[in-house]
Amino acid sequence: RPPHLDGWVPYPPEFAAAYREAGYWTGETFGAFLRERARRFADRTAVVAGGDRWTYAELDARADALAAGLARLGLAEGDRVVVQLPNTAALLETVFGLFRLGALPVYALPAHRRSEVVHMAATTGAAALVIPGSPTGFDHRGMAEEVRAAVPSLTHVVVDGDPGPGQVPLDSLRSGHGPFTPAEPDPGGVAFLQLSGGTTGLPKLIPRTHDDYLYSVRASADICGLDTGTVYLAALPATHNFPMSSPGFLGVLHAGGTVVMSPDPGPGTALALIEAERVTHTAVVPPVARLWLDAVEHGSQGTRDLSSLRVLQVGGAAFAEETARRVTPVLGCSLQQVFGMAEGLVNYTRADDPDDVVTTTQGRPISPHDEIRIVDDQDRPVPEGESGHLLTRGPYTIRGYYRAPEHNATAFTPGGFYRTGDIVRRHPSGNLVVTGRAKEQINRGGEKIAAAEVENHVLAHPAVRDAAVAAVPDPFLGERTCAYVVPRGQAPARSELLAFLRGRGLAAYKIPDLVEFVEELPSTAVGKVAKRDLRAASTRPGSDH
Ligand code: J2J
Repeated sequence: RPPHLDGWVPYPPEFAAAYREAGYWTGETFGAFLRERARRFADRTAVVAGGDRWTYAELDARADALAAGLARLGLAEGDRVVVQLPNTAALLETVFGLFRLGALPVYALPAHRRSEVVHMAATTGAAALVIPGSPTGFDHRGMAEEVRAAVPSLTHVVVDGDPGPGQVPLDSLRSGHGPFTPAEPDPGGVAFLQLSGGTTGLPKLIPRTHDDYLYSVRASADICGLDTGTVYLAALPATHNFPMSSPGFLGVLHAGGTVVMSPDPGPGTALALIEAERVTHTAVVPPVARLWLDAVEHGSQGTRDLSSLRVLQVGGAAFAEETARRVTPVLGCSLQQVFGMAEGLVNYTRADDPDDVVTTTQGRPISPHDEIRIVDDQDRPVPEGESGHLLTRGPYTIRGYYRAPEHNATAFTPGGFYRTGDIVRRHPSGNLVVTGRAKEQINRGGEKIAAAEVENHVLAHPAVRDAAVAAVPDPFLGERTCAYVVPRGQAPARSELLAFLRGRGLAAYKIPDLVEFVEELPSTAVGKVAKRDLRAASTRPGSDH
């Protein structure tokens, strides 16, 4: 078996042995996963998306055909491929086609732009990029050529739709079977990479193995009670960890249910699909939950028949208790809070938790082998029930980011615990409550923004001498971003600065909502920028866009 990837941190052998011994790591790979489910659930509907409605057997056959096509194109086992597709059936076909080939998907979000995609492709030495071709309001084909120009390893641009010059239509890879043997990669090796929310100048990549990830998928499907009757709406972008694995589309495929792909999470689109497809489970971030509740209670969606919906999962950011309490009365389904992270650890409130626990806690870990430590600034345990830094280690939490030894030295303890950057306390029920955050990250309604990354882009402007980006409270998103800028001489116009940032190819959600010009950045006793003082000084409402 070829070593597929270097630069990742394997689990120490004694831990790997224990996770296998406990039956968590079963040796199943993604390629075998779909093959086995296709055998078991052959004629059941696996995915519904737009006009596409594919059975498990069809999805499996399409993955084989696409793998053969990708091989003909010149891709091989071990290659990395950036996948930036919206919620379509082709996304599942592509991902499983890559797994069949033994290639490693690198998951981009649809909102990512040149800056993020170049970073992902360059860091992983990706050989190909898969993008949508149909109109999404953004020219992915043009962006793909900019990525290709910037990343020498990137040879192929594959388009689900009409390709640009020199680009390959996905459709051309689907037919004309050649001789093709599915890969049998090491289940303990890396299966794919995801982008972290990030705390540094460039967000780190997260390598996940077949063994660890599929364990979290199977266990999540179990905790969430999925079965062949489950109809899951992927309302959030499906390449994000939450709708992928908590339990997400993979959990549904594990259990033999049906994945319904929603092109967007807006109440008009998503609630119509819930009604039409008799959806039983779905997952959203808090601002989307608010939109749905308001649309049903006071808005345009009051007459929808949502009686099929059993569980609304809410996670990714803090969910206000008042809103949490509206879910069951307004939507007629149960609420499940989910506190997870692409690095691993996922917590769920359970179906048998009392209502108060479901509305005021963020759940407890998936696994009995998830180790949780709540500690002070010196890594000493805090008294039971008090807030502290959450450290975690376990059977599906990474031991290091990809190709990031320096960052890993501080992001993990010497014993291998991941420093989540979240502040939590343990509720008397045993569940965790997220009470704050220590990391330099803004959580904009579930979308994560590394302050340092945006600061670097702002600092690149010639009329900027210094800059700090911080979260400011927002009634709808929970938080949004403000850039505090010390101008060099004459301050640039806000609109010009924002246009400059867009021109740098940054995802729109990272463009600061507000820009404040200040004479200097206040600093703390240890010489860091005192973001709390900056926030206190700024009270301007509205947006600068
Ligand atoms: C407060 N903060 C939360 C919650 C995540 C399931 C669900 C979510 C994610 C995710 C995920 C939170 N309340 N309920 O990957 O599988 C914040 C924390 C955490 C960070 C991780 C999944 N749920 N958060 O959001 O990698 O700060 O994963 O460390 O995008 O989101 O972000 P991300």
